[in-house]
Amino acid sequence: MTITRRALLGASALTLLGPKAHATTSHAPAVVVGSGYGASVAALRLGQAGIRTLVLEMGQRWDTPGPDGKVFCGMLNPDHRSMWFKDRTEAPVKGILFLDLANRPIRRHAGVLDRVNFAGMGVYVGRGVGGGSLVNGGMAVTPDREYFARRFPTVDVAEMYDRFFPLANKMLRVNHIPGHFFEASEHYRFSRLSRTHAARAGFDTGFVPNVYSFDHMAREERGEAPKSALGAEVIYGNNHGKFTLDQGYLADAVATGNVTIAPLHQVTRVAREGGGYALSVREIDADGRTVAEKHVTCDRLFLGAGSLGTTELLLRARDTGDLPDLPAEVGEGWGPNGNVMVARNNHLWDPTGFLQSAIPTLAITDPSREVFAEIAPVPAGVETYVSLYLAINRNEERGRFVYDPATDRAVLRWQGSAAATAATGTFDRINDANGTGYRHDVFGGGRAFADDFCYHPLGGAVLGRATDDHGRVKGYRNLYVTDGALVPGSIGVNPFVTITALAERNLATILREDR
Ligand code: FAE
Repeated sequence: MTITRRALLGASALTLLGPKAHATTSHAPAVVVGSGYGASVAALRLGQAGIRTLVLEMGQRWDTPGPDGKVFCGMLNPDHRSMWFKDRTEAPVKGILFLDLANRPIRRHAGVLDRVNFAGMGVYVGRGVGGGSLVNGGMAVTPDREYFARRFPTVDVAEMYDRFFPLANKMLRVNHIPGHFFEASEHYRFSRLSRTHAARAGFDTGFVPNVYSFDHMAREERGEAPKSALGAEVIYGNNHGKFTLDQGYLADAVATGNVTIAPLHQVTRVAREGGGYALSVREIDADGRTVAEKHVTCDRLFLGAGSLGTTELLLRARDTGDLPDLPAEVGEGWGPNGNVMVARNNHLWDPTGFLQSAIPTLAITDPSREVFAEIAPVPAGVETYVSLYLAINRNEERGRFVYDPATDRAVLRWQGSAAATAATGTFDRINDANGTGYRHDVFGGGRAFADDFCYHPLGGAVLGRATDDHGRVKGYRNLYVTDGALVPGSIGVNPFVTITALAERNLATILREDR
């Protein structure tokens, strides 16, 4: 991303400091915490409205190639760039034949993917300028209209589907895989096989839109473009092909001349000061050393640190007395979007192919169990005979976050099992119809289903409960939630299009009414 001279001149003292700077105070009319989907929408719309805005992001800016010439490392050769301050990678798929092939020791570093481990639930999140867009599978799904209305009973559904979902799809550059490419590509043999097996069980499949450019992917396959999706890159970042927020919303925000992004800046506390808010901010270097402790004040504060980050900041503020009037609903309504991963075993005459695109494009629907199961790749470079799925089950199970004073962290209370039960029903039927079984060597612990980690954390500051109907936090003026914390635990499909569209809707009203 390029920073314009104008943007630099408009920057607060904060970003102009050298790496050895110490405690400073600065003020910005608006601060956005985080730089994922909701935060990026806020940054762009604030910048366009002429409001000087500072974006504080705890992760790195991912634009500088390492010694290997690549910004991101691949999934088959993870290094210190892969994960957020871990001694060993924690990939969701452990390996095959009970061998932990996917994981290896790494140097502790501000890598791009984090797994935040709670009792019974590990949550994967992106860390960096662009948040989850840097690491996700790019699946860009507009939710079913009736289910969206059920989850958001107070939101004008017609306005969402006529205006804000189309806007989000356009801004994120959502595109569709051409049918002829899908049917002909060796890299989607694994998907076509799963489609055949689903059809034998009476289930329909449908294509899943994506923000990965299928034009780029076709050129990768023809050898005309560098390989990324076809080179086993996704959860530790795509070096090519995927349209991430730092190329879209955030670049546009910086180009307004009003928005400055401060990477490696983690907000640790939020309190009231004057008529606005004061933030405690720790700046680190990429190896985790503290560079400076900062005090940043603002008139308006937009929390876009994701379901985990935003909920933790609010809970800490409420329970330590920094913002004592925050509502009891903060921390409530959390869910993993019914995420379950499943591994099936194929017959020897049904290879999945050793060439697999890292970008999923097809999903199985089981309406009777409310399961939407994406056919996921195992791009191991060898034939594994594994069919892998990310199932998303609509259900009402919710957990909650509580503040733990001993560790000063938010702790998740979660005990769900509905999603795994539903997914078992779907995949038992697929196995019965094909004479196949499960694989127990993929997730560790001998399990065929993994519902103890998720990619889609949602909730904690739910729209209409912890906030009003546009994300204004109850009890405080000019304090907003703009991210996945607003979504009540389940949306039935991959969530980033919903998070983006909802943020667009909320910002449109906030900028009209709260000036
Ligand atoms: P998010 O994108 O998580 O951004 C929050 C940002 O805030 C991050 O950059 C954090 O580093 C930063 N942050 C947190 N706390 C602080 C703090 N205290 N101070 C400063 N910065 C902070 O939030 N979704 C889909 O729709 N389709 C997919 O294909 C898909 N695949 C996924 C694959 C993986 C491996 C993962 C991890 C997620 C996937 N998701 C997918 C989920 C999607 O990325 C996620 O729902 C959104 O990124 C959430 O957007 P938010 O704006 O809520």
